[in-house]
Amino acid sequence: MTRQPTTDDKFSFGLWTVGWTGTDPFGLPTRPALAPWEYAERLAELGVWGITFHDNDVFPFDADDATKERNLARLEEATARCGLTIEMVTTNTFTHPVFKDGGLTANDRSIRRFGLRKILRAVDLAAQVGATTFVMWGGREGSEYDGSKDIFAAFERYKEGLDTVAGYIKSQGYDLRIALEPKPNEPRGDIFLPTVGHALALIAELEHGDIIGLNPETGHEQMSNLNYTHALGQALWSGKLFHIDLNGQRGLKYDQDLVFGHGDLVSAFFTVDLLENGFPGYPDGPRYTGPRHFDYKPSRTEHLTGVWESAKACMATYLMLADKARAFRADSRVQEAMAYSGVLDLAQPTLDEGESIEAFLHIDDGFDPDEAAERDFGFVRLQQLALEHLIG
Ligand SMILES: [Mn+2]
Repeated sequence: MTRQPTTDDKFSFGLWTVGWTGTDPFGLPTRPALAPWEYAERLAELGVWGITFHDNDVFPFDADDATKERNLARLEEATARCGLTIEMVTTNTFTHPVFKDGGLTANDRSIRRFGLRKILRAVDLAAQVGATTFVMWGGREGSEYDGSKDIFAAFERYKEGLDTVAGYIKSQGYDLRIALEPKPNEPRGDIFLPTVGHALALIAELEHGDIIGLNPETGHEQMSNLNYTHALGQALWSGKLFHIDLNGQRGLKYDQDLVFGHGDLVSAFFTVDLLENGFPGYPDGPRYTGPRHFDYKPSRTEHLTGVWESAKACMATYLMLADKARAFRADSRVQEAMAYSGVLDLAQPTLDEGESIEAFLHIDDGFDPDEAAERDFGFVRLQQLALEHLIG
């Protein structure tokens, strides 16, 4: 059996995950809503380290200042009492109908001004509760019809919005970094920043891009038929892996938000292998040390008992995969297979140190492409060893 999670594991959950009551486009809620602090208390009992929330997970969209402060104080009291860290805060700029054409990129300027103000206030809130990451998921930033949006203008406004928020964080001296969350579609037909790669490209164009990174979600990359572990790897390589959203997705369909590992299990194994063990060729290379954050939905077939079972399942699956990934890397057969496959050789620069291109172009190193083409890489054997560790 897997050991129980502890706060050292740095597991964290969004209040909206266990707090999802099962409402979907076709059906009403299938279970009751608890108060935000009740979810926090139950999560703490399960060994969770941290929680995250949208502003409107804690107080209603139209709450007055007194209600906001009262609800926040109640949640902070509960988290302090239970030893929970509020590690990330985000803004809801997608539920209220005013945001149907977006918050930062709505065609209506008055809505953009309202959306930006709501985000800035949530930044204050994040700093107030001690969060160190501010996630921005622009779920309504996009379109259904190509003729409805001036794409150049949309990126101008996205840049303006992000730089305003990041500049505000700096001007206030907040210990906060922004993490953008890509997603290809749903709820919009097409969402701007559909993948990690698109978001990295936008960040490179920003004035305050130094405090803006990524919050890649398993299912969101897989909805684009992309490799989540590769996305994490490139974000790490770019120094931009600020936060993660772990969950499960099975193929190209609606955003399933399954329990972590309940989608593509082999992919989940290599995700955990990267998070826990890092890049094989770089023992001192970049590592993700942030929260192991789950953004999933307990299936609406489950009642409250099933909600807590699903939260436990996310953590148990992660811990099992972490054990297996460690055993995989420690296995001498795996190390031999990796050496045979040349996995570690990729870390060696292609040119010699100080080698001139002129010398490189004219050197005769006796390389025979036909002979080199006969090399066997043994990738299948290496993968089968991973499967042996995973399910053997
Ligand atoms: Mn999702």
